[in-house]
Amino acid sequence: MKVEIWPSVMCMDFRRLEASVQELEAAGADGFHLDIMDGHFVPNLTFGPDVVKAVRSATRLPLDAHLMLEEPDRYVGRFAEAGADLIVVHVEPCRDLSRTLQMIRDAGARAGAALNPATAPSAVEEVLGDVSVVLVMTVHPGFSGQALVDSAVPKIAEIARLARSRQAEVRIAVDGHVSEESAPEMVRQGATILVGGRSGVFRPGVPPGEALAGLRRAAEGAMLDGDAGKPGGCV
Ligand code: S6P
Ligand code: MG
Repeated sequence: MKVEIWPSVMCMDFRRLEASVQELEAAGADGFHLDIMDGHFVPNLTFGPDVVKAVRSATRLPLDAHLMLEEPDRYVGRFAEAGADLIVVHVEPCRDLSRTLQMIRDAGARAGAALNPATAPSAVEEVLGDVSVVLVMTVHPGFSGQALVDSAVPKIAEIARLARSRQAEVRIAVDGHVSEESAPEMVRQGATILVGGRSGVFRPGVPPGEALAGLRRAAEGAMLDGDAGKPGGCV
């Protein structure tokens, strides 16, 4: 399975959003990741459905709305209407995760579930059949450019194991400090979608298209070594 790279819109220069999206699409981006933050579930505010709609008008690639919201149920429909193809909710604030995931599907989007670094993979075990993507946070959510939470990386393989045991067709995305250095192990653990932020795509002094190509080479190197899905492969 191909490793996909989804650049993070919150890391873009908002003065030239459309151009940034189109440059990254031309450089081989597989989709775009849009971080929606409410200042309650996470200590930061970003943007809402209008920015999703703007990015929707700039590309036909899939859009992933990562809802870091205290009350995701209230907003699922609006992000689907704005053009999000995949809507990822955190398990932590959901009072009834299955109901929220069904709301996402009823709204016409694919559903995803996200886990903070301290949340165990077992928190998604019962919904692996209801999601297209499990998003593993490898930083504490709220900001870009943060340090990797090393202890979160092995959760990727644990979720892959749970998915196999339940014959669930889910993809594992990883979000946070995905870099040329960290991506190969993430892929070896079983990640096939990488969120590209300040560590991997929007690196100081490197054109994002070049950085994306470098990140893809690093990630696909783990695939070519036949190590994908084999944690702790050759270092
Ligand atoms: C963080 C958010 C992420 C960031 C991503 C940026 O709360 O969910 O999607 O945009 O972490 O990547 P980096 O390399 O800056 O950590
Ligand atoms: Mg995110």
